[in-house]
Amino acid sequence: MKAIILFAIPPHNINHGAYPYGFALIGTMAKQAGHEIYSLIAKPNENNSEFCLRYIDFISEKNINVVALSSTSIRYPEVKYLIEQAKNKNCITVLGGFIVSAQPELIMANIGADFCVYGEGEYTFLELIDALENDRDRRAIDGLLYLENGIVIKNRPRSPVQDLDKLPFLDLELFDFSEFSQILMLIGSRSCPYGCTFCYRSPDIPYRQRNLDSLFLELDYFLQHYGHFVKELQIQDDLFMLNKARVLEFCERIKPYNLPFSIQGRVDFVDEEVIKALKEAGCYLLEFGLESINDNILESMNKKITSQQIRLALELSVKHGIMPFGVFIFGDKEDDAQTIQNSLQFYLENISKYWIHLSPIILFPGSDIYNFAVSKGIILDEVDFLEKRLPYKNVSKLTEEQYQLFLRKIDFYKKAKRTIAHTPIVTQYNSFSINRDGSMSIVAYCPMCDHKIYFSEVMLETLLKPTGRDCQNCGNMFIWTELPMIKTFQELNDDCEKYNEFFSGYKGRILVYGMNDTIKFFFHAIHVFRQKVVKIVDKYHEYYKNDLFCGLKIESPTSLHNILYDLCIVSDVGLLNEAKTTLTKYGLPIDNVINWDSAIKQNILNN
Ligand code: B12
Ligand code: SF4
Repeated sequence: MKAIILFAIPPHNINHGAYPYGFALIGTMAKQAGHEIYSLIAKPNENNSEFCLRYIDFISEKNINVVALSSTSIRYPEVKYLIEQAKNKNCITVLGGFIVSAQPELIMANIGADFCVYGEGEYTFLELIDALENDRDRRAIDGLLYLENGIVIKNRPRSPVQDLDKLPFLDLELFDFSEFSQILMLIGSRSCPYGCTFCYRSPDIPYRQRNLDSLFLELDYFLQHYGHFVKELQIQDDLFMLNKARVLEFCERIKPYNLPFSIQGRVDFVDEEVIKALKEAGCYLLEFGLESINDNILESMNKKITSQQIRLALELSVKHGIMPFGVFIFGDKEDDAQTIQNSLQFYLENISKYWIHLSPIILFPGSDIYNFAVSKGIILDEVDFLEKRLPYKNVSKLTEEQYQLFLRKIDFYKKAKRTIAHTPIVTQYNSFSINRDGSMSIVAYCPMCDHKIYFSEVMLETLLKPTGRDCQNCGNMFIWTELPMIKTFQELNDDCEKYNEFFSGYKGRILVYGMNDTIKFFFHAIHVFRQKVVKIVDKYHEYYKNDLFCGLKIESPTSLHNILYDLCIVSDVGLLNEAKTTLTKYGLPIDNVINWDSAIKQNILNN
């Protein structure tokens, strides 16, 4: 059989400049080996079903007979579906990536692919194609899984690639990532010698670094192709920082490129010298796995860092003008209400200084914490767990009820957050407003040339990175400093508990007049409030026509006649007069009309 191979990269496998590099490398090597290879890459903003239609057509159009796919475990349902579609077209399907390496036999038995590849797949794939084309025995192919009479056969493991510098650069004609590549991605090492309990890393795959000469050659190669629109570089190693001399050399060599870059670091590695060097070299964002501010939890996670090191690394980064970014993950098996509160407290105290994300622990297949959850019966059906895309599970010391409350709290914190970490590359905002769709309009002065610049419809996520937000006059890039919503957030957070208490005892019916972010947060955070709302009106009700809040549609204020309520909560102080006028027009009482943000504390909570 002559193999005509498709490397398919669906929307969920490409995002903000990051693409499945290892997978594309395999395609590159297969092309170099003389095979007929095609790639089908999702377009920006394409959804999974649109991609799937193109994928099915493409298979027919090019007479594809082998489809290769890659994934991590969290995309099990999507990948299974793509495999099924390819098999309907009589293709041979080959799947690789973390999804297989973490659970080789289970995935082979359930996902429906003809072949699965575990571990590093470059040579396994080449040997497999050779075996398919020349009808050779697959039993000799290391790293391969397949079914024989319904039984999973797992061949011996493949030795990891010894010399990463011998691997080719990506074939950018075959894998044209230009549409995604305002951000360039480089990987200077593979694997990681640490063994954090929440992370899956195969113990059989050792840590290896590339030579910096080869890394810079690859950078030049990318820039030759994409240089005219590349604005930023991302170093995507799991662990770039292991050897100080190498990091300092990297900084020296990257400086002349004048390319802003982000990189991942460990808090126990960075010191003043490294941070200064990174800053001078153009590093604007330093990512850390913070995980928790409690030493006992860090120890339980086998993270091999201390809270002292976390504090120092964050302080040093800010001191030298690099934005530190980190994630706190909650729900380790030793976590209890107090340790979780400690991390949240640290987060709140530093919300305007550091950019920190919050996430409940995801139990990644293959990780120690996942195995623990299976052994304790917390994950009963592993395939079902994959089908449901790794839903959060409680392995901590919290009761199930506390855990559910905590999930809501984290979600609320995440949604409520409207801040941007400090960084010296800042600008003063001159005027700032949040639009009804959550985007922002900002007028500011460029910190470089002082030109007045306008941005409309900016989403918070895109604001956090320099790409695409250069000054319309001088072209310099900058990052925004803290925005005013932070104050609201802290108020909301402080008030939340009090409101909860009040509404638990409140028996009346509530009418909500006007919808805004504050009201949304409270709907989300205070379920006792939600239960008492009988009607929500907003003159922009058309805008919300597809949304339900507390199970209710937002209606026009003209629907207010004959409504019974005990309390009318107005979302914004600016709407108070309008609300009272409208209610009066319909003959409704206005003695209990209050503004949520300010008056509620005096009018309700104190009475
Ligand atoms: C680019 C990237 C992405 C891209 C592309 C994803 C991808 N499939 O590669 C995007 C932005 C989509 C992404 C998203 C996510 N990612 Co990501 N991502 C990476 C990153 C930075 C580089 C991947 C890479 O190319 N590595 C280098 C190559 C050499 O390794 P490799 O990908 O494992 O590929 C080798 C083998 O696995 C195998 N192989 C892989 N695919 C195939 C396919 C075939 C047919 C064959 C034969 C072999 C084969 O051969 C390759 C070459 O040896 C890694 C970190 C890292 N440094 O690896 C994280 C990483 C893979 N991502 C990770 C995570 C957690 C995610 C998310 C779940 C994040 C989230 N919470 O949403 C999502 C979900 C992704 C998904 N769609 O499944 C984790 C996975 C951890 C785990 N235990 O599973 C990693 C390891 C980062 C980390 N340390 O936490 N990610
Ligand atoms: S979390 Fe980071 S340091 Fe820990 S094992 Fe995973 S890649 Fe290594």
